[in-house]
Amino acid sequence: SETPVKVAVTGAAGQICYSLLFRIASGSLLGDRPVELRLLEITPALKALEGVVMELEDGAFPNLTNVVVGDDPLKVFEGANLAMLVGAMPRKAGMERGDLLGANGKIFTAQGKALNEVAADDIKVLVTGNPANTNALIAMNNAPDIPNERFTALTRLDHNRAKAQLAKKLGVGVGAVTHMTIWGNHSSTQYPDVFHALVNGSAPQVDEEWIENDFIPTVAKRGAAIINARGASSAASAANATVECMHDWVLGTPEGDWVSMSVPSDGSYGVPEGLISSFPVTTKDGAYEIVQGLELNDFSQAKLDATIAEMADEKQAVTELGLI
Ligand code: NAX
Repeated sequence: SETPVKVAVTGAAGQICYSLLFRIASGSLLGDRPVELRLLEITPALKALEGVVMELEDGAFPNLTNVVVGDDPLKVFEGANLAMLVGAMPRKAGMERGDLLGANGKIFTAQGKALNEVAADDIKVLVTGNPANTNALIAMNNAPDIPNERFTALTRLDHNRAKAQLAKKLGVGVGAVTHMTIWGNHSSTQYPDVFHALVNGSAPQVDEEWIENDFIPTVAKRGAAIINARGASSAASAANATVECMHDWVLGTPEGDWVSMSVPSDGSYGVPEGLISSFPVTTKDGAYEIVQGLELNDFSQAKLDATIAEMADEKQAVTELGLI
């Protein structure tokens, strides 16, 4: 029988994973292929994780062949083909950005090193835990034997949010929207770009006033709006985006469309090499390519410049902290 794909997931007792693990087990990630889950948590959360594992068992998923749990990345990441790094240190009241980057730096240096040592040769890493782009950068720089292009960060949730807002504005189904792009950092400086988006194959009829004062802030602040409404941060939609991003990376994007992924820049669109930035990408045979040749108008260029500045600033901060 087929060898199971080993999928490592961190933050496994957290709220995103409470959706994510069941989607992986049920086949949303890889279809009809056996998977082994390898779940990492911090020691105090292992008991809660036991409960999640009991529920996974109770799902009776035919393609879930095994579940390994632990608090040691060197054991849990052993032989991993795919890694979804969801667990991170949340920002607490009174925490400065430097404290946040430092706390997460410890997590992602250790996990980068562990992946470098024990993951399978074909490992693909997707970072969901915030600050996602910079955490991915830290892991990448601590895993010298893994090709840089195997480290990515999640901007698929922003991409999906942007598609949904545009569809709602135009009164069409979200399936009518293609060629959406998120540029830059997964943060409030991200730039959701409708200028290349298509709705039923044509340029969307929306004015710049709406784009600037409604669409962009709604997408960028959607996470805060969900916290206000739900009393907790987005979890099921983040899990969905994490599954979709990894699914497309492994199995390919649909013909004639692209998705947004944060990937190590090759200098495309003036994003400096050495940053992990969101771009429009297509994927095929397990590899992605940044879509080339899009024209950016002055408005878009200014937005891209601002988010580049923020990513460069975060990189500078973690460099000074000695994390990369
Ligand atoms: P939770 O706080 O519910 O869960 C996080 C889990 O990670 C906890 O169980 C914690 O024990 C675990 N953890 C902490 N340090 C760990 C380590 N070193 N190794 C393994 N596990 C560790 O958060 P949740 O709502 O699940 O969100 C997880 C992360 O996703 C957060 O950083 C959050 O900010 C981020 N998000 C990213 C999004 C994106 O689009 N990129 C959107 C949703 C979400 O806000």
